[in-house]
Amino acid sequence: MKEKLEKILSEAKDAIANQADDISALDAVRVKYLGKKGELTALLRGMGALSPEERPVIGALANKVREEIDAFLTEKAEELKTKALSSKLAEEKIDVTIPGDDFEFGAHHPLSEVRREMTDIFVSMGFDVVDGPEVELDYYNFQALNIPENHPARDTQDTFYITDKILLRSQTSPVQVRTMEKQKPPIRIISPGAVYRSDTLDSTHSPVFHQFEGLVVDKGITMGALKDMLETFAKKMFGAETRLRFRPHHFPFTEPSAEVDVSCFVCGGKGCRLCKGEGWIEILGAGMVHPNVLRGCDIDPDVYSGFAFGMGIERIAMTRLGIDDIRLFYENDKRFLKQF
Ligand code: 2NL
Repeated sequence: MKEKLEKILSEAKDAIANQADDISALDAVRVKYLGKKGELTALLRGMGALSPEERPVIGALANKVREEIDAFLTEKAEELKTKALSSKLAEEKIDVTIPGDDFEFGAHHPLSEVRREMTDIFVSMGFDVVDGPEVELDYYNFQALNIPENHPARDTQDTFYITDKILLRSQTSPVQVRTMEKQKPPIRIISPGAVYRSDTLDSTHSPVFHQFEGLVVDKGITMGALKDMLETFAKKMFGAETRLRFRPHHFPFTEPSAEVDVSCFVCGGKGCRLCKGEGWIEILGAGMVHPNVLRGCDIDPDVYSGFAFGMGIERIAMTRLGIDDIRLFYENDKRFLKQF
């Protein structure tokens, strides 16, 4: 019996030391040796067969073995707990010295920047910024602008029609017409915004682009006032040395009309790659508002006169930034956008 007890003790010690690598394995060892159906309990059941002299000696030894196994179990449980805690701490450690993830700053789109710059110049000259619908009535886009029924600009090949009366605006002039209907002179407005033309996308054409139009209507507005105002704009936009050149032109909505060039801000007019040897760069169209347009908005052309102008924001941005392909504005290639 004594040998059996000693064998249980040494087996239990060995199991605790070598087989219990976690709390649940350790528990299984406890059940195996000390549980109700465990080895020690089973052995003690056989105590009845011992002599009265042997019984207390073996009983004391059995208690000692139980206490010793129990102490080993407790010690091992502590050890496992400490080990679990330190591996958890190692796993959850945060290295605050690791460099952070890279993070990119966004920026305004070059077209937005150029539009803002143009807008600021006109706002500083007392212009209000007005907005209007991009889905327009044929009336505001064409008829009110003195563009007759069979004018080539009305061709369905150039304009996106939605129905025969509704279209995507092909210029921002409808915004100005709507303003003239609502507001009596003096009027001093600009209307930057998206316009649509049924063009095939290439390096200089896009079916959606942005126009920047201006309109001034009051008593005594002259072509001289138009030239002065455009000159102020051009000098602020392209540099103080900039000169303007007006070439006679035709628009249905202005009379007289002109196309306007600025002296090349790279070569100063001598001729270079940007101006293609011309010395001049075409930037806008302008003129005196046609009497039919004023009349259509219930403004008496014998009392009031006005000038108007229109330019493409993409064209101004391409000229200013030295970009030779309009598609770059819409592709959102960060390598392009990052340069501005
Ligand atoms: C161009 C030419 C122009 C206008 C736009 C305008 C507006 C009203 C009345 C009269 Cl409400 N005119 N706008 C005038 C002349 C030229 O744009 O080449 N744009 C890209």
